[in-house]
Amino acid sequence: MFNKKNKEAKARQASEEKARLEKVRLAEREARLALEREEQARLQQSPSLTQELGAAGEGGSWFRRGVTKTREALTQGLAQLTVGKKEISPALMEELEELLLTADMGVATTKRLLERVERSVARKELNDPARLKELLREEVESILLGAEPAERLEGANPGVILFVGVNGVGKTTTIGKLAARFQAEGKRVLLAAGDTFRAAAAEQLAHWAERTGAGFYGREAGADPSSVIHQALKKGLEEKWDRVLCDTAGRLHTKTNLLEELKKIKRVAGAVCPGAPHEVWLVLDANTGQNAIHQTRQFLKAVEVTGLVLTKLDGTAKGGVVVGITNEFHIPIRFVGLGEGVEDLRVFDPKAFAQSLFD
Ligand SMILES: Nc1nc2c(ncn2[C@@H]2O[C@H](COP(=O)(O)OP(=O)(O)OP(=O)(O)O)[C@@H](O)[C@H]2O)c(=O)[nH]1
Ligand SMILES: [Mg+2]
Repeated sequence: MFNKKNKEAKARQASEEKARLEKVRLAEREARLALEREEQARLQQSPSLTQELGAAGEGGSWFRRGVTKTREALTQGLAQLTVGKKEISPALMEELEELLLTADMGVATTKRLLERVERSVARKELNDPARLKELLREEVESILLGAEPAERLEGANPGVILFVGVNGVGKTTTIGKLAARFQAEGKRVLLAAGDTFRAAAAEQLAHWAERTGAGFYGREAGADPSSVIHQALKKGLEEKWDRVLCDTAGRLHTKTNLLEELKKIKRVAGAVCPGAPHEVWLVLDANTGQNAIHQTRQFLKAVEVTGLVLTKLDGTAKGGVVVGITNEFHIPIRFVGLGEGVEDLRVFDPKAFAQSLFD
């Protein structure tokens, strides 16, 4: 009797949970669609994707706007800790350490920056606190310049980029924005829906294909991700597409470990298309700060990551994580996302970025 009741209660709980999850899923989908509709309306108002991408320009002012929060935190903090000070004292160094950690530079990078300041003070090159900012900018720039990307896509037909990262970081959005960029450059882009975790994932990608004029290959939810990528690359080769951008899931239904699945995808890609994937780009949400460093370490255990994309820099004061990650892993940052719009993905420019952090 008790057992039966217990079972019934459990079944009820399970079905309530299922209904709740379904509700969440629908709400998520609705919100996403609303966002896309908004973006679409915005795009339709603008002259054309190509013009928009061209007009916005790469570099300086755009980064400045994007990292406003981080810059304000850093420059205001620096101004506060140096105001009225005549020399760089140990107490000032302690405050500086705290400031750099707060901007999410990470422990190792903060140490490197502090050592640079200490060296300059010891050599008597630096005694004016007002010059601190300039010195930090220089060192940040040299860290960022230390990981210049190698060109791996040129000459590859098709050039294949595999996008990896945990769920919600912005993989699919980044692929959509990149498709727009490549298409605007005259390249023919095929999008491969390797995220089969939920039906909405492929729909989201198909929608980007439609918007940007890119091609699309996807299958039903639950399909084997490696087999989707296999088919997509076959199509990419046979139909002579210039680029294949492969989406992957940030989580899986099966017990298969996500990183094992990525290894398999990578193997399969190489078997269909020699040298593929030519690039593996890890997408990281800048808002997650130090957690992004942890994620990088995890993914590096499975695949050789050839580039990073840092998204959502627009909303965070943790922009220092860009410096921290480069200093630690020496993996070049390829693009940064500074908003949800199609034009809000920019080639990473180390100099302009360092400048915009301290300007
Ligand atoms: N503000 C801001 N939002 C972004 C940026 N990039 C992506 N987003 C938003 O982040 C949310 C998640 O993006 P997705 O592209 O769906 O993330 P994903 O990594 O594909 O997620 P899964 O498919 O669940 O693994 C969406 O609402 C995007 O619009 C960015 O650079 N800035
Ligand atoms: Mg996605």
